[in-house]
This record gives sequence, C-alpha cells and structure tokens, in this order.
Amino acid sequence: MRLPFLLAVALSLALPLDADSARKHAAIDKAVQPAGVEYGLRDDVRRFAQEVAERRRLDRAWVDSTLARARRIPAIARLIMPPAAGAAKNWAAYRSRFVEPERVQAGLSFWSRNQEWLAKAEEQYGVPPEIVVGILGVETFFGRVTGQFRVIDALATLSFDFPAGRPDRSGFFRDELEQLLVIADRDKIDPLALKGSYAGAMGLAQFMPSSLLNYAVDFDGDGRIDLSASAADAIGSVANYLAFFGWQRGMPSHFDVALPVDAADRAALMAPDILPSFSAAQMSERGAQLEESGRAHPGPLALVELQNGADAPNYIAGTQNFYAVTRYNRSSYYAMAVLELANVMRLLRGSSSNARASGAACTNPCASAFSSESK
Ligand SMILES: [Ca+2]
Repeated sequence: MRLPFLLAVALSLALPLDADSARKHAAIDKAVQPAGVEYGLRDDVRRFAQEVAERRRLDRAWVDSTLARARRIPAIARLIMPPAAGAAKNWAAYRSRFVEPERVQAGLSFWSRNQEWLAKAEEQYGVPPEIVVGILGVETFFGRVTGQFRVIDALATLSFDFPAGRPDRSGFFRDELEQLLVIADRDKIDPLALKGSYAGAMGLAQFMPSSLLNYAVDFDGDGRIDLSASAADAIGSVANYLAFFGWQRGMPSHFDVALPVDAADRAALMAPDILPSFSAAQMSERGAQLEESGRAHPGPLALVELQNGADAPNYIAGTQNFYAVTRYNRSSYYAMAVLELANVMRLLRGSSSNARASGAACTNPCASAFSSESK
C-alpha cells in the first residue's frame, strides 16, 4: 500500500534484525562513532550506482558522489553478527531489560503527552495505545536511543562488505540503500546527514527506508512525514504498519497454555514456530491446555516457546496479533517484550493515576505488575 508521499523528512526508523538488537543499539550509542574508510571509486560501488541511477532515473553524478562518500564501518560488520555460539536465549533476562520501572515511567509519560494521537491511531487502525507505546519503548526508549551511525554508512557497509560467517543479506541491504536514495532525492534530503542504527533503521520507531516509503504516514497533517521529530507521525506509522501486517482490532495477542505431555504432539505443535497454524480445537486434540478464553478463540494459534537459559521455558499460544508484532521484528522474544511492556503500562494507567500524580516511582500496583508473568 502506498501512502502519502510528501516525505520532507528528517527520517528515522528501522527493523532491528534480531532479539539482541536493542542491546546493540544501546551499546553503540554509548560508543564514540567509529571512523571509516570512504568507498570512493570502488568498482562494485560504481556499478551499483549506475544500476540504481538508471533504474530509478536518478542523477548519476549525485548517486556517484553520494555513494563515494559513504564509509565502510568495521564496527557495523561486527554488530550484525549473531550472538556468540552457545549463548543461551533467555526470556527472563531479555524481559528484564525492557520491562523495568524507568522505561515504564517514560512510557506512561509519553502516553500522557500523546494520548490524542494514540486514540486517533486506535480509531483509524484498530491498534491499542499500549501496543504502539510498547513498540516505541522497546525500539528506542521513546526516542532516547535512535542510533548514531550515518544511515548511508550502515547500509553501504552491509551492502558492499557484508561479513562472512552468517547468511548473506547484502541483497536486502542494497535494496534498502537504493530506497534511501529514492527518498532523499524525492524529498530533497541530504542522505549523508541521516542518522540511525547499525542496520540503517531510523527515528522513534526505527523504520528501514523501505518501511518509510511504504508504511509511514503524515499523521499530524503538516505535509511531511517526520519519524524523528513528530511523535504523531511515529505513532500513526507504527499503527499503520501493524494494521497492514494483519493486526485485528479487539483480538488478544496471546493466551496461557500448558504443553502436551506427549513429545510427538509437542513437536508437531511447535513445528510452525510463530506462524499461527492450529485452531484451538486442534491444539486441545494434541493435548495442549489452553486457558478458557483461548479455547474460545476463533482464529489460528501458534505454540511459542520462550527459552530461559538453563531454566524451564515459558510457553504461550500466540494469535494473529502476536504474529503481527513479529512482522516489526521477527523475534518472539521481541514481540513478547513489547506485549508485556504494553500490558504493564496499560495496567498502571488504568489503576494508578493517584500514585503517579504523587511522583511515586513504583508503588503497589506497579510492583505487582512487574511480578506478573504474562498478559
Ligand atoms: Ca507530519
């Protein structure tokens, strides 16, 4: 779906690539921007510039000079690598990084400042305020951590010097680099001035260039899309993105579930991973025990495992809305962090306005919210 194209933007957004992306964002933001080597007239970069200029009808000299000044940043090639082998996934640890008092307080404040836009987004797209706020909280701590790399450097490094040792995604990043040039040309932005994550994600909601082109909206109606400076534009764009990828108004994101005893049944139910594939009846037939509301759910469900290192995993039955959140970042750990942060904020906003008004950092409802396990 193509949306209004008056992006005069000071862009920003991206799709973090894995469950550790937010940690990496935070780590890199504290680091000094590393030096890099300009691509200059490297043959493969020049060939790419020629192809893009022809395909997109861009000025060849501008594309050449822009890409020539992009830099290869060795730190980016390291950051894109997966966690060290043997690093166990740990939902409890992951959750504690994102569902914690400081981020919750910042989220409640963001919610209060932007409640009008959040209500409008829910009305228009069906996505509740807490989900939008949860995504912005996990992505960038509500704009505190949006990335310090030049977007052009990140995308060029991953396009032309994608590191060996993991599946080659350079084609994906070349597409993103091409779309960045298209946006910059159309909206008269200097592509060398844009900052973002090590993967080229920009703004409050960390959109990649392709997402910016296809799903960002001018929600405050000022004639330009600005995902860095306009919270309204970021809110509308996140809600539009989730709606496009299947978010259903009023549908729960997940249900409690107890695993089947039989190993073959467990394996069968977990085979599709996060893709909702089984009706509630099919889950029950295989021995999974859903909570009552889950047994009444009319749509497909996914049995999702969240590992806890050496401890027992958690399991949930994810709906289409759980899956929609994973379209933002393809990790069940990411989605669950968004949903639990969202839930805590929703509970506190509904139950504790007096405590918040007094300035208390974390009173009883807050404490009980942090101890709750899910939903
Ligand atoms: Ca706007």
